[in-house]
Amino acid sequence: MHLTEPLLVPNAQWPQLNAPTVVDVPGPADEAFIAPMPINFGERPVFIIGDLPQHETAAAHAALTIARELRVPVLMEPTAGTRDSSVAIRHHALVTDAFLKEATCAISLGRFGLGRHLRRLCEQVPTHIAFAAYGSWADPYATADVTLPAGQLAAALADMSATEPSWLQKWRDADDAAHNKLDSALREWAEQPTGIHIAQEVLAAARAHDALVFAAASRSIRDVDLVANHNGPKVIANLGVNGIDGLLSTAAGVATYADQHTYLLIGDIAFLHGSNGLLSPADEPRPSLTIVVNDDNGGAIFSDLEQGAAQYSPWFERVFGTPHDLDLVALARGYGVDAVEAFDLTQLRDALSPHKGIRVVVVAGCDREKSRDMRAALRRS
Ligand SMILES: Cc1ncc(C[n+]2csc(CCOP(=O)(O)OP(=O)(O)O)c2C)c(N)n1
Repeated sequence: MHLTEPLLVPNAQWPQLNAPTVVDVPGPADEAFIAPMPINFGERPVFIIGDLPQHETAAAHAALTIARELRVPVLMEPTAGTRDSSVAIRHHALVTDAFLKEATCAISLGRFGLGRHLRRLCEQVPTHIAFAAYGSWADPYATADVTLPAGQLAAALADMSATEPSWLQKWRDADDAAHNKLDSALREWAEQPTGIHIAQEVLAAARAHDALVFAAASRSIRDVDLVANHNGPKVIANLGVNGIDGLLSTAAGVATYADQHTYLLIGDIAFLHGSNGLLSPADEPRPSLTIVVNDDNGGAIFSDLEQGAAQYSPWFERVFGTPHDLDLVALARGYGVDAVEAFDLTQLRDALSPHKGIRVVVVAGCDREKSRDMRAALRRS
């Protein structure tokens, strides 16, 4: 059964549409900038950089330049196109909540909203300025006081002044502590890989082989967000759409168009939804694609949401977990596609090595409960 509610705001409750002064300034980037209202950045601003189309990366570079100059922490989602910055907070999903009360202004660029911590931040700060690369999607929680075109970022922020001297350092210290905790948690829970381990291995393989990573909804892209690092490979995702259908075909399209090896990181239910994408006419060229399936026999994302609470456990598996008990290797082989199973990290690493055409790697026996416990432990620490 699949119930579809109107999808206007991803992962959010209906916004209160009575936000204070919302001023939309559409128009081309090269238009003269006229500030629609005085912007109070305060002494502790934060940049958020979400998903950006390629032609808007200039705005991201402008934001990074300002951030470096004024020492502003930058929270980047994996599809922002870069994390290679001395001001990027790698594990912002783990540290942002500690700064909610202190932050004075959120300056967001592009479509964002992978983690609820960003929503809490935008709701909490006195000022949120959104720079739109995709029109209204730039303000997913209806928290922006002002929305401007991405191309006007440099002009609109020209008056920003120095931040509180220790502001960036505090974020960096928290980020380093989170990095160490994540590292030891990954080691401690390594016996049976979780989605976070798999994301880390896929990112490492992509970096080693100069490949792309296409990360599926819903948990996979969030696992990437947790471990994505400086100098990581390019990450692509259907952000804001969040459908779990058609992702194998999309990844095949990405690999074909980019003419570059691509790793698709995907959950088992999304794999099943899109498995028809393994079918292609015998004479068609195959893209260079490794499909890595985090097979935890059902939907893991819901365990982390409200419906995962103990009081709903009698119904959870039937309605949200939806275990299927299927042999995904056999399914892939039925389409004539090379498929292997990996039971541990060593086997996974081997299976991620370069190959021709399409290969499905099923990481077998992943445990949804264990993944949830590990994420909960990380959030607590
Ligand atoms: C077409 C479509 N149907 C249903 C959903 C709702 N949905 C979101 S995530 C999810 C389960 C995904 O499970 P899996 O692919 O195993 O990945 P994970 O839970 O690890 O993210 C479902 C059914 C959706 N996003 N898109």
